[in-house]
Amino acid sequence: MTANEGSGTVSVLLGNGSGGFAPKVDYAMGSSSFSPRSVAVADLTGDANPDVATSNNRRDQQSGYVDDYSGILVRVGNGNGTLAGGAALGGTYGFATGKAPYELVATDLNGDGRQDLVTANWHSHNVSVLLQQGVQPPSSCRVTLMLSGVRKGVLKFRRAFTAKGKVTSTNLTATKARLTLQRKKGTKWVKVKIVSRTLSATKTYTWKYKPTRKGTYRIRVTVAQTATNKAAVTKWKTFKVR
Ligand SMILES: [Ca+2]
Ligand SMILES: [Ca+2]
Repeated sequence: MTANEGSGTVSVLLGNGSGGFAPKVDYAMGSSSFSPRSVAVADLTGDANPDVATSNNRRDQQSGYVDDYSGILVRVGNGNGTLAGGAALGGTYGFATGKAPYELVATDLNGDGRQDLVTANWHSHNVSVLLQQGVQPPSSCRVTLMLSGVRKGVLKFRRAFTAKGKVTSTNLTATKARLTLQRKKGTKWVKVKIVSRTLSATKTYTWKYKPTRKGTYRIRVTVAQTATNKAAVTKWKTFKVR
């Protein structure tokens, strides 16, 4: 991996396993007037695939440098030796630094397991630290359960109950609520029904059901964990059918 100061690119040379390299592949880092000074290879997106970052400032043909752009450009690695994105800035993500960043180092500075970036800045005589924020942890999730048709803990035999509720989470992507209905048999609970109900636009669900036997029942609702929301479960609600 090289940073090519004069051409605004990086070159990827994949090892061939016997001490040599496959032919280089160049990727633009910004426009051709950008000068990538240093390159760092590290996972900057949390998907375990190495990504490529360069420290850059714009180059001026006369003075050799200008200060109107100073920053880090990142190209996301595809995990197969190629880098995502097309030509020019379309394939890069920019992050501002102090003026004329020169050296660039990737390391985990705050010990959270995510690689961070540090630049040494030639013109502003300082260093810039960019802590990787990574993906958001799943948000907490809550689901409610109300039973209609049940009065004082009793549902009349041959009548239906309706279970209703709402799911709340800041980043909800779960689309279903799962209801589990059990009946008491001796000292054990046995399955009567497990149903999945698709959440409405307002994140509510309903389920109507008519038990076919008398007895003691209990019901609860669960919502599955996804990448953006945690799992949720209600307490068991118990009622009698008689
Ligand atoms: Ca990555
Ligand atoms: Ca870190």
